[in-house]
Amino acid sequence: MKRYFVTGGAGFIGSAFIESLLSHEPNCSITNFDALTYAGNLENVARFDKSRHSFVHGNIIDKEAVLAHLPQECDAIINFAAESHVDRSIRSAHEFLVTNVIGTQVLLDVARARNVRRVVHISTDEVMGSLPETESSFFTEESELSPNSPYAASKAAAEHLARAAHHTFGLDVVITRCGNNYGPRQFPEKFLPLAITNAIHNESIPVYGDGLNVRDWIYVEDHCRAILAVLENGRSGAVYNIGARNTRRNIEVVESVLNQLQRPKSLIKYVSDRPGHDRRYAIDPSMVENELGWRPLESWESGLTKTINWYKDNPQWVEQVRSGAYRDYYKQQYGTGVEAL
Ligand code: NAD
Ligand code: TDX
Repeated sequence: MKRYFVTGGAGFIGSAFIESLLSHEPNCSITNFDALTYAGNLENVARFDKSRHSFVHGNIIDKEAVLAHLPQECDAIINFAAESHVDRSIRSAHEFLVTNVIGTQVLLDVARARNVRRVVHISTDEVMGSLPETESSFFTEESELSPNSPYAASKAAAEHLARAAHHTFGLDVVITRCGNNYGPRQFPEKFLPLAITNAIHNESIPVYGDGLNVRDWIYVEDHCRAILAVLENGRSGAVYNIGARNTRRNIEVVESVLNQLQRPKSLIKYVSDRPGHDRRYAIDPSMVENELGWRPLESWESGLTKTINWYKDNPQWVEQVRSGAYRDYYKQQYGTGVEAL
């Protein structure tokens, strides 16, 4: 039986990955180690079979706690735990450095001390900075790291530490860099779930700057299948860029949401731009496609329909995460409440 230690598994992508892993490998056990920050949600893991998935409330910067809960003869640590929102990192970078940098080093140290067979570290395309507007430029595995936000800088630092653990100590580490994920259970501070939940409630949708920034979107289950492929067959020490060849301008993203929900364009509200806002992300996924035979299964439209339907069908989840602290965050970020934007 394979034994996995997944960090950040109560968040958006980590919980989707656990679902994929449980169905892909019937004979495995997963320890899900998560600090339950504002982004972690036990509702996201309630559906998992308790005989194969056990949740541990713990922080990856706490080495003793990680050591205490890491399974014996662990096959892999898959590290999703992170502070993940760019705007929050612009407000305050401290937690980003603590979790994303120190926390990653703790996991690498523990993996080495306990002979964990493989570490898959989940990174992001944002470590490579911003591309020119020309449609012919792409991020590849050879692109240099030039992070522009405190979030991206902390993720780049984590990558460097993972790479160094491989180079210096021979630790089996593989790094994945993905673009913008979308799908069920994404916290509505991120652009797409924010647009969907606001549109459902007939509330304005804040679009930064001119709305022409480009992001490369991937349905979360496709991302998770790519991580499974990397976990099983990725080359030790390699980096894999993961993308679905699906770039969209932000304004096009909002228009797709408004069309599907049959809401008027008057809900679009242009607001001040994000400081240092990266203009364009676009991933060349040739390496993961050619080496590991991975392909995305979802189109932008089909993934968006599934995502919108999930938010429509789960109003309790939405209400729970949009209450309390979310309202305070929203006021700070947008200068007004959700209803009044
Ligand atoms: P998320 O914010 O939804 O979830 C993060 C999870 O990590 C939460 O459950 C949180 O409680 C947990 N966590 C935070 N700090 C922790 C700590 N110190 N110890 C233990 N757990 C902690 O994030 P997400 O969108 O699911 O992203 C998961 C990973 O994927 C992150 O590493 C992120 O950088 C990366 N990534 C995200 C995207 C995206 O579009 N969302 C794209 C590329 C890469
Ligand atoms: O209110 C908003 N209005 C707006 O126009 C918000 C929150 C965002 N935006 C813009 C900024 C970006 O150009 O939409 C785009 C997407 O924004 P986010 O959802 O915040 O994502 P991004 O900054 O692109 O980063 C995401 O992709 C890479 C994830 O949040 C990261 O965790 C991941 O590493």
